[in-house]
Amino acid sequence: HEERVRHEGLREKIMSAEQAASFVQNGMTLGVAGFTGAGYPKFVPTAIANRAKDAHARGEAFGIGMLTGASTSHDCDGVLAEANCINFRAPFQSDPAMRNHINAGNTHYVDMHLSHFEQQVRFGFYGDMDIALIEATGITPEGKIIPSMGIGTNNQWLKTAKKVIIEVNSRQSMMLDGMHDIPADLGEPPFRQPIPIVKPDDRIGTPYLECDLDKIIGIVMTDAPDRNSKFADPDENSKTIASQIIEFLDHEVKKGRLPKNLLPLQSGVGNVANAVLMGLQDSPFDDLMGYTEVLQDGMLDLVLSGKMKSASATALSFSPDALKRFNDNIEFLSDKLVLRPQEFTNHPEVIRRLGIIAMNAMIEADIYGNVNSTHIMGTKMMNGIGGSGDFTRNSHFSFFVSPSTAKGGAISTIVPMVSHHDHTEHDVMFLVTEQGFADLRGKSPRQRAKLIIDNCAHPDYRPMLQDYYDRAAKASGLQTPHLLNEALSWHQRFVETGDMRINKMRLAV
Ligand code: 0RQ
Repeated sequence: HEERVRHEGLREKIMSAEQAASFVQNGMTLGVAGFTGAGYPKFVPTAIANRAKDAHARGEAFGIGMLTGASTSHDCDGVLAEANCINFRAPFQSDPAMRNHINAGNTHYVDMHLSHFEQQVRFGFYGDMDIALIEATGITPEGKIIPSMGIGTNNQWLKTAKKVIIEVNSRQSMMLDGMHDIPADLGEPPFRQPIPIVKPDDRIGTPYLECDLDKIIGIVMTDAPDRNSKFADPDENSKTIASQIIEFLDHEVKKGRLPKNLLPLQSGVGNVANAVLMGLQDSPFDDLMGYTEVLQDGMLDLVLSGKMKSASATALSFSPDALKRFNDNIEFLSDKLVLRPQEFTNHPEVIRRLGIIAMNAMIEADIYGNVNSTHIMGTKMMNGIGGSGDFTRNSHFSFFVSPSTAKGGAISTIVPMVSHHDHTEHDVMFLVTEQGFADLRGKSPRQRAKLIIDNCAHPDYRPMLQDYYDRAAKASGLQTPHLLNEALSWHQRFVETGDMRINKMRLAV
């Protein structure tokens, strides 16, 4: 596999994962590649985890900070969390072991808008970065780095870090060469230049990542797949949610308020978001465009079928079957997909200019349209806000989707007050559950409450929400009526009894 490292000098730096890991010392901050389980390092993290375990067994401290693009996988986040060596983590994760460490208080976690992260590291808000650990598909004779299935923050980590370790993964197709678009620096405030992306498929940079070659201290050859999580087949709820969104978009096209090929689409992570894209396959729209951060199975299939003519993203995160379809058709896809740094895919300037239709999943919404994307019962971290805030606040249309209940009906995803705020009432335009669709545009909080309760809440919870609202409207200020001593009582009831429903609580008491 070593022929993938075509630069003579760099070939001499090929070493084992253990040798590369030996550069990592207690207290260091690492900039690690990875975005939604794509393009993360596969071998060196385990070797670092083993170093940590050995150090701990000797009674020595070994803890590091880890900054990524977004989530990685068990063989990166998971093994490091299990070795109890991540003191600090940002800006997005979704690995169960890492999540447990965060929620157990062992790891400080900063949950960030993904578009902000590279510039905040550049501004020095996160201190020095000791080592960048990234994945590549290959290295050119000139020492340019051919990225793999994601860019995320790699461009920045290569520039910021004092030293660089590169995993060259021969499992990634060499045909990825040319699919990436790495823009040149646009300067810093107050002299930063505009981003010249005016169409979703514009390319404004070069296909390669570059860094000072003297900083590269190790190259590790790997041959391992990305996370490649399987998606559940869309269930009835997801299909109902998808069809309502499509019906609404169709209506807007017929009224002449949207072009026939819609506006560029962003879709978030998860099964429901993926189901919406699958639903578009049988929709009346053609020549769709994608401008998203993570491109999953649903969007890939839209491009493969010709429904979507191009898609821009920062990472390709596929199920095993979709990965096969991707690799089998990579030549056809090569001029239709473009992968960029997350600072560009998620940039408010571009999102506002292109007029994106943003669709993201949520944990819960309240009757006034505030959305929680990140915290379970207000205290436990799920994954993180990811790019949902970048897109929601700046898009042309912002949708949030969720089934109306979770955990077999014991949780209502429509609550009196969200237990954590990620997206405020000012940013959320549409809420869609399997029960119905609430168009919140131009509505006051009291008008929104009526729509959300009537259209989106599950029938088991609708009378409870109406009762809460009616009593709040009698007892409190009428701009946004609330009963402050009851607003979070549904969550408290769930924590105490395992069910948000009042009659279930009485049974349990
Ligand atoms: O848990 O699997 O243990 O039953 O949360 O819920 O319904 O499968 O939904 O996979 O689409 O994830 C918001 C987490 C939704 C995701 C979130 C439980 C539910 C289940 C998952 P179980 P579903 P999804 C671009 C955009 C933030 C980042 C983002 C997310 C599990 O979409 O992380 O948008 N979003 N990025 O049972 C308690 C509730 C619940 C609940 C659901 N109200 N209370 N548990 N669950 N609702 C991508 C990037 O930024 C990288």
